This record gives sequence, structure tokens and C-alpha cells, in this order.
Amino acid sequence: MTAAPATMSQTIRPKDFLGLDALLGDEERDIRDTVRAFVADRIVPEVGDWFEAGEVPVHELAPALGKLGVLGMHLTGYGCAGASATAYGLACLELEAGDSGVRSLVSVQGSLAMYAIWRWGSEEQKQQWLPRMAAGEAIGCFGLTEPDAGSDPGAMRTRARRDGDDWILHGQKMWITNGSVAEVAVVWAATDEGVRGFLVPRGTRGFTTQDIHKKLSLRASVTSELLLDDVRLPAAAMLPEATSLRGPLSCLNEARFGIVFGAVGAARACFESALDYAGERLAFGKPIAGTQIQQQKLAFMALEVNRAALLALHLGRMKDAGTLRPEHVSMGKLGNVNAALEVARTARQVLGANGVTLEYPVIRHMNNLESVVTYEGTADIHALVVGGALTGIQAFR
Ligand code: TGC
Ligand code: FAD
Repeated sequence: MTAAPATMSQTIRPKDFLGLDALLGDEERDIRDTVRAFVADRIVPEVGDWFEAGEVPVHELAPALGKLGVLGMHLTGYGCAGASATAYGLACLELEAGDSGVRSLVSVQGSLAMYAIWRWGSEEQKQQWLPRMAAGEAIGCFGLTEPDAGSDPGAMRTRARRDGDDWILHGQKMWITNGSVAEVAVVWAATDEGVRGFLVPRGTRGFTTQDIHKKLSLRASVTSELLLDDVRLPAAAMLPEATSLRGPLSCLNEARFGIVFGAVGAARACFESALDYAGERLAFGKPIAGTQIQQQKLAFMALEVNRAALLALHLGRMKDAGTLRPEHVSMGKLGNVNAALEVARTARQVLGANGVTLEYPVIRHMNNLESVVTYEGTADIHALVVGGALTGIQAFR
């Protein structure tokens, strides 16, 4: 008898079916494990209560996340960790396995607010804000969306006009993550010179915020409206290097990249919950895991989680190699968030009535993913970006 090939002797690990762990380097695995342990220790025991209460202790969490090194993790200098894109993605994956709201906090802080300053800001702005933001001592938010301009930010009505050396900012921003808890708001406004970004510190005269309540999704995350009533800002408050919509859209690429990985985390948490539950839950005298219908669901979920993880990892390697384009990120966000939503909905059914409670993480992830599929470019917008790249025809307008 001939010996079985070496690969055949490997056992299947249900929670890492394809052995994707082997695709990570030692440092990546260390970072992944550190963030995973933080999530198990600090997020998982609390997040159901935060979600139920619609409250999250941002000012406690942010310094802890800063200490963990995940705020502005992929940026260099100014107290940032300078990690690879893939390592940052893996951190987002683990954070979102805890809750999309926690990953959102990290995305908005590092990929949107800090990245905007890091990429488009002056040296003084970087020195003033980035070290404190990396440490989680100062929270930032990113104001692009308006009540009448979401998918089409070019239709924004918020305007900034020059008044001597100063700028006067007037308008309204809507659905802004961490708006009311931020020490600094990055606000994008139309000017006679194109779309420009402004740093608006909390407490600036004429600048107020109001939280948005009654959300049934992303409840462990603060979402606010920003009101800018003729806010006077010095010239030094403007991000000098951003002069068009390319400024904010470049930040979105960074945050969308994190979501490509994060969605895998939410999907994985739902799949693992369903797998464990199916093994323990008895119906008709046997575990439901022993029925064909539930096995089909488990196989579908395992496939989607593994496929999404592979896509994320591939895009991470491309970003580290400098070959990742915004259209690739759109494909990743579209594919992985849709996959995560399908996994969450399937897992919820496997859990029966228990699937509708906060005793299990599934319905929380499922509801959160309705925000994730909408923010950072809706699934429709990303389909249109991919469609435009495939056909050479832009179909937005
Ligand atoms: P378009 O004419 O195509 O482009 C205007 C300028 O921007 C450049 N550009 C990009 N640059 C970098 N990255 C990208 N992805 C870019 N897409 C376009 C473009 O080259 C041009 O540059 P320039 O130098 O010639 O001025 O712009 P458009 O008005 O036709 O819009 C295109 C579209 C629809 C793709 C864009 O508007 C879009 O992405 N819409 C979706 C809006 C969105 O995603 N908003 C998210 C708000 S932030 C948020 O949701 C945070 S959620 C919290 C969390 O993340 O956790
Ligand atoms: P709309 O743009 O009005 O879209 C409505 C529907 O029309 C969608 O299904 C969309 O896909 C579809 N649609 C739009 N245009 C087209 C088209 N050309 N062809 C076909 N279909 C189209 N924004 C920020 O700036 N900063 C934040 O921190 C932030 N945080 C958020 C947090 C949460 C919890 C949520 C829910 C949103 C957040 N947003 C934030 C806003 C988010 O980015 C927008 O909701 C999103 O861009 C979509 O805009 P909209 O809601 O105005 O939808």
C-alpha cells in the first residue's frame, strides 16, 4: 500500500477550514492574536449591553485601543504604528468579530480623520493632532455626508467662504460617527476653489452637534449631526493639500479597505456561533447539526467566510505591494459585506428563537451589517464603480 500524500493526513479544522492561518507571517499572526485577545477580554463581555443601551464608552475604549496600537495603525510617524496594510486589515477583522461599531470607531479615527490629516494636512496640523489621536486621547470624526448628499458627496451644500485671512463655514453634516464625542471634526465643504477640508475643534463658536437616536443598527456607536452656523476658522484650519473631492474620497479608500477585512470578522463570528449552536441544539432526538438542511447552511457559511477571507488577504497583499486600485477596494467591499450579510441571516435562522436575542452575537452583527452595507459607499455605488471599470461606461449620472 502506498502512503497517503502528506496533505491528506492533515485534519480539517472547522473554524479554519482552508488552513488560511498558514498564509500569515509570524508578525501578522502575533498582531491578529493580540487584537483577538483584546476583543475577547474587553469587547465581547460588554458589547451586548452597549448595543441594548445604545451607548458605548468611547472615552474609555479609545485610550485602550490607542495602547493596543490600532489607531492610525497603518500610518507612519507621529506616534502611529507603521504596520503593513495586511496587518491593519487583520486588526479590523478581529475588531469587527467583536462588533462593527468598535471597528467603526477605529476606521473613523485612523482611516478617515487621522488619514485626512496625515495625507492632506500641514506639518503643524499633523504635530498638533496625530500623536494624541494615535494614543486615543483625542477623538476625531469625518463629516462628508449631508441630509441631501450621501452617495453623491459632490452635491454637498456646506460651503466655506474666505473672509480676510479667515474662513466662514456654514452647513450641516449628517450620520457622522463619533460626531458629538470628537475633539476635532474633519469637515468637507465646497469653496470657490473646489472641495476643501477643515479641522473644526469642539467648542468652536457656531459649531454644535446632536446625536441621532432610534437606530436599530450599529447601536454600540455614536452617530451625530454636525451643525455649522457661520463658523469662523483661521486659515491654518484648512487642510492645505486637498483641493477637490479626491481629498475625502482618498480617505474612503482607506476605510473601505478596513471594512473588506472587518466584514470577514462579523461573518466569522456568526458562522462560529451557528456551528457551536447546531452541535448542541437537539431537535427530534438529535443535534440539528446532523440534519442535511443545517449542514447545507453550515457549508454555505464556511464557504463564504473562507472565500471572503481569501479576497481580503489578496487585497491586503496588493495594497502592501502598491498595486491596489480603488476599483479593487470596491469589489472587496461589495463582495465581502454582501457575503457577511448572507452569513449573518443564515446563522440567525440556525439559532431559532435564540437567534433573535442579544444572548448570542448573531442578530447584533446582522443588524450592524445593514449599516456597513450602506456606509462607506452603498453596495449599489460599489457595483457601479466595478461596472464602470468593466465597461468603461460611468453609470452614476
Ligand atoms: P468623480 O468625478 O469620479 O471624482 C472626483 C475626484 O475624486 C477622484 N476619485 C477618487 N480618488 C481617490 N479614491 C477614490 N475612490 C476616488 N474616486 C474618485 C477622481 O479622480 C476625481 O479627482 P480629481 O483630481 O479629478 O478632482 O466623483 P463623482 O462625484 O462622480 O463620485 C464618484 C463616487 C460616486 C464613486 C463617489 O462620490 C463615492 O464614492 N460616493 C459614495 C460616498 C461615500 O462613500 N460616502 C461615505 C461617507 S464616510 C462614511 O460613510 C463613514 S462610515 C463609518 C465607518 O467607516 O465606519
Ligand atoms: P442615498 O445616497 O440617498 O441612497 C439611497 C439609495 O439610493 C441607496 O440604496 C443607494 O445605493 C441608491 N443610489 C444612490 N445613487 C444611486 C445611483 N446613481 N444609482 C443607483 N442607485 C443609487 N457619513 C460620513 O460622512 N461620516 C461618517 O462618519 C458616517 N457614519 C455613518 C454611520 C452610520 C451608522 C450610517 C448609517 C451612515 C454613516 N455615514 C457617514 C453616512 C453614509 O456614508 C451614507 O449613509 C451613505 O453614503 C449613503 O448615503 P445616503 O444614506 O444619503 O443614501
